[in-house]
Amino acid sequence: MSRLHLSVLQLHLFSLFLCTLVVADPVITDGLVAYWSFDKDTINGGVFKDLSDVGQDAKIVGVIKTVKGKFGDATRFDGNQNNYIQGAKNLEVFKKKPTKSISVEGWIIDEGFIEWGGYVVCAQDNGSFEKGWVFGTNNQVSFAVSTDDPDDGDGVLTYVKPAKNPDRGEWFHIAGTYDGGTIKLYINGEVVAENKNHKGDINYPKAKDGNGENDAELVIGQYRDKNEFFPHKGLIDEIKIYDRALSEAEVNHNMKASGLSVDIRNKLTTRWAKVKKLHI
Ligand SMILES: [Ca+2]
Ligand SMILES: [Ca+2]
Ligand SMILES: [Ca+2]
Repeated sequence: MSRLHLSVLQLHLFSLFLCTLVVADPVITDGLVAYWSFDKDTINGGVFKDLSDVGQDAKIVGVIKTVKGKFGDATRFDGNQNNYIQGAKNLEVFKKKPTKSISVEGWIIDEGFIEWGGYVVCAQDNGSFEKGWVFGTNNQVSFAVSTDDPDDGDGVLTYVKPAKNPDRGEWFHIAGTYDGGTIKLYINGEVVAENKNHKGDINYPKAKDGNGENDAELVIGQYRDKNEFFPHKGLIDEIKIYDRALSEAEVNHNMKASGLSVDIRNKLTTRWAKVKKLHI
């Protein structure tokens, strides 16, 4: 082996060694109801596996590109409304839909910061009929939740947003939380906006609402309801949904975190193996 080959090998070993040193902490699992890492090895038959124990697997609709992400791989959305990811076709199959409080969290590159953009959305917003929640943009990055109070009869969405957007084309971490009394928006681990006007349970569309407004799809990479489609242009990585409000410390923990603890991974692998066995 020549000296050159040896040094390449040494460099390779050294980089492997560095990789093992920078392995991220596992993400918080208390209240986790969906977690899509968008890593290549979680794609199976056009579906992104949910890494939480809920099994909220998400379907690729149209064409989604897998690219280098903030942690592992991420998804690239091209700004075409036919291309998005469907976390749940309707509210009925959104298995552990947050009802009293919620957190939505992940890493984004936004090339547009469009007027009505969606990173993760489960909503109907048609005129004054405003239900569900929207994690995305309203020119600025924003989080909006419709709740039982103040409901004006057909719902109210308040977009909680900062004065200034993160840099276009750069990764930023974003988290939206609602604890039953306050809607908060975090950018890169800091609270940048909050609103205390909302109380009570999350106000989703209901069967009695009618006019095609009685349901909502859980969508990643697009604002999408019965009559509006505003696709995201940019990257999305490491999306997590919780059925409780994460604290500021927890949001900061998750910023540095990726994947699940070995214990939980083993438990899930065992469970999946058992399910597989049952199906044979
Ligand atoms: Ca990832
Ligand atoms: Ca609409
Ligand atoms: Ca209204």
